[in-house]
Amino acid sequence: MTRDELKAEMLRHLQYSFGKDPAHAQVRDWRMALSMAVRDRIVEPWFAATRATYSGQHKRVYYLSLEFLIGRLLEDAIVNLGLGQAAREACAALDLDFEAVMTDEPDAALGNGGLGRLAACFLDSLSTLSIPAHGYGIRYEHGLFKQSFHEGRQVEQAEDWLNQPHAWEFERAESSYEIGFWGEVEEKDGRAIWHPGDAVLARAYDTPVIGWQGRWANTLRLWGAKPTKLFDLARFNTGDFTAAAQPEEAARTISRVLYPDDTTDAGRELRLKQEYFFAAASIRDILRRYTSEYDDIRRLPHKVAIQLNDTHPAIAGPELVRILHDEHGLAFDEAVQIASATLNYTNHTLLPEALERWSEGLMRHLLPRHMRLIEQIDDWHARTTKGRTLSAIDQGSVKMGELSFMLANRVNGVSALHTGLMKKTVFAELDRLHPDRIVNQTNGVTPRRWLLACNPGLSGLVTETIGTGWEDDLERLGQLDPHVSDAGFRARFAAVKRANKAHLSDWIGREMGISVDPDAMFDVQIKRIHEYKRQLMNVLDVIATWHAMRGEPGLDWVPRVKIFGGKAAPGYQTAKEIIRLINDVATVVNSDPAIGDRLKVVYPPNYNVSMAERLIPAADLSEQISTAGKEASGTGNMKFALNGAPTIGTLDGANVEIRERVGAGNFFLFGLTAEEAMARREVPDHAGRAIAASPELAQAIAHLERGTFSPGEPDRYRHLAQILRHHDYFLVCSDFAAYHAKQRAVDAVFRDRDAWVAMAARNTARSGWFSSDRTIRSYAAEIWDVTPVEVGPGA
Ligand code: DL6
Repeated sequence: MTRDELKAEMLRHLQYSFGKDPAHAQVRDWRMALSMAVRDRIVEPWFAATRATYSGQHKRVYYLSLEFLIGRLLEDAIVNLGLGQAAREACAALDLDFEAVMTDEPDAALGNGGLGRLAACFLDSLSTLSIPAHGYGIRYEHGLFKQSFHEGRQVEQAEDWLNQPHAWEFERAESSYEIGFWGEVEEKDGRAIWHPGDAVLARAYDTPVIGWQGRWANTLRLWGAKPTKLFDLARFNTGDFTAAAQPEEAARTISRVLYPDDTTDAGRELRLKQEYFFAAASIRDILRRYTSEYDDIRRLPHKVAIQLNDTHPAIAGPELVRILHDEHGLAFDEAVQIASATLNYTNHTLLPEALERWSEGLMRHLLPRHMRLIEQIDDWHARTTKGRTLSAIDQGSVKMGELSFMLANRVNGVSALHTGLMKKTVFAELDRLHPDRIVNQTNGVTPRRWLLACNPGLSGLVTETIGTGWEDDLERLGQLDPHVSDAGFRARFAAVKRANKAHLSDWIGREMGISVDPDAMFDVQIKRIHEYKRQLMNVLDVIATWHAMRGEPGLDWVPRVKIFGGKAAPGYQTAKEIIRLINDVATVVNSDPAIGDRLKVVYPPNYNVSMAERLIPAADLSEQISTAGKEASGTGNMKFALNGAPTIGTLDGANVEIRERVGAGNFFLFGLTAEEAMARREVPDHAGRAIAASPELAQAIAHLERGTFSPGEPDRYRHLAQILRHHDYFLVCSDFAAYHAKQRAVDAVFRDRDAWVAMAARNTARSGWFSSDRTIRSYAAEIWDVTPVEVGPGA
């Protein structure tokens, strides 16, 4: 598509789709017009992909996820369709600021963090690899909350991405399913018939997801909840307007908000309703499509692979059994066998508080038929495995991990370490009973968004050096390795990073009023705020460094900018205290004349996908410092390495594999291993001993207790200090000295700029394995048994 064609299409949409006169169009109108013009280019390959799937009777993959953290879609589409230059030029020809048009799009924040972003990367790779697939999720009216800071404290506000027209979706009123809740189960002629007490409609909204070079497009189908009866006119006519609108309100509540928190009990009934709502609608849609093509329901696993992204969609298992048994009339055991040959389950966490359990009472009340089926599935599992000591129902709750495991063909972890720990800990007994079921699938990230689009400088240098082709064959980055010994290449690599940092410095200055030196080390920790991720250890290091700088101002300190980003779950008080501490420390450090430019702390509010795209290309150092054994994989760690930021990190999650691939000499390792961490927790007063052994740590904690960073309220951080001293489950104290010392080793290498650049460039050159294309190829071969559909140009 040429510049002029795109420009003409923009003008056409502006006028005829949106009824705007170009003379009065706002940035938003132009963004919508550009989006529509680009979207038109997706429709053909989308139809062609669907036709090819039907005509070839290809097996389909269904990825069920309560979260899809897709961010902005316009740039993705432009990049994958190769329309970047045409779009820039068309905007210029229309006298539009291209950046302003692109950044006008709101982030679709339909996820909390890594799990949701992984699902978005997988969609991109599934389309790139031309694997027939659907993503299924919920069309939340309000995505993850907007974060702001008030006097350093996190303030949450409702997010409103649908407050403006959504350019990418197609509403499918004809694809609606009635989803029941509550009610009774009738036993009749040996069959169970569920009579739900209430129901809502699940309506489909489809977003096409275009793959690299526009060869294939799959569908992200999100369900919105609607009432089955629109409106109670009789009540309205009596003047009771609120009651008249109640059914609509009650239904809409189901798809109103993304569950804002993966650690608290709040809204549990609503959450279970959301889970059943989207799982049931998706299963019905999958079976409708299957039965429209095939007669024999017993062959379902030959044509359908369903992936459960964590246990949030786990109720899809009993729902599938219910439909096969109650509605298709298959014998119970056969129904379970077919379901479990079709379903697969990905585990994303071993944290006990994040492993879903539902109260048996709630489950029986909300989904009476399903609770009965869960009991039967449990009995079936015990009967067929002789695993009588093991149950998915325990002390009045249903353990969704165990249930998902029992009903799965394959169960996977998301990094080698995590998968090993799954086998040793939470699923040890199930693994013994089903030794081939657990497989590892180390996560990956899409190189289209996380290198090509977000870092044009570096992707340009890569292409100039090794040619194109790496965008969908990322292991080709290995060809950069020999160039790292070339001083000319290193100089260009350094210049790209410097330019990205200058760009970020400008943004920080504009947005936050903080001046940062682009030649300082940009040390970045961006992720959800959680004790196990140990932002607290990072900020203690800031305090210790600040203290040391004040003690010896004459030393030649390596200037650093400590950048944080992330949200705390609204009900997670300790995480919120950590946020406040980072902000309080920033206030003191950034205004300390004794420190000047040598240490700055920057914490931009409302971290999201678009902010990650801005920060990662400009990072020098990637903080991946979780307590070993607690971070299942991480994917931010991969994005930083790919963009030439070496890691300071523990042997946790995918850090282990990153270090193996980039080389131990290009990774700053510190801290206890997962096994050592477990042993350390058994040592009496392990924190007290660590504090006694580290004057820097003792001093930093003393600053918290003294109120150095909260002068008006000296007790503000007593609770955090108490946790450190007496309840240090995440071993911040035990790892602090090693972390602090390793940061000094980081300083030493950074001082030798050439050595640093070589290390950074080797991270890029050796990160090719962390493409989500590799991950999806591996799921396809080892879990789903699907192969990419051959597509010719313009198929
Ligand atoms: O697998 C995606 C992502 C991992 O990279 C993270 O390490 C892991 O914490 C995250 N898991 C979750 C699930 N809940 N919790 N906690 O978000 O999955």
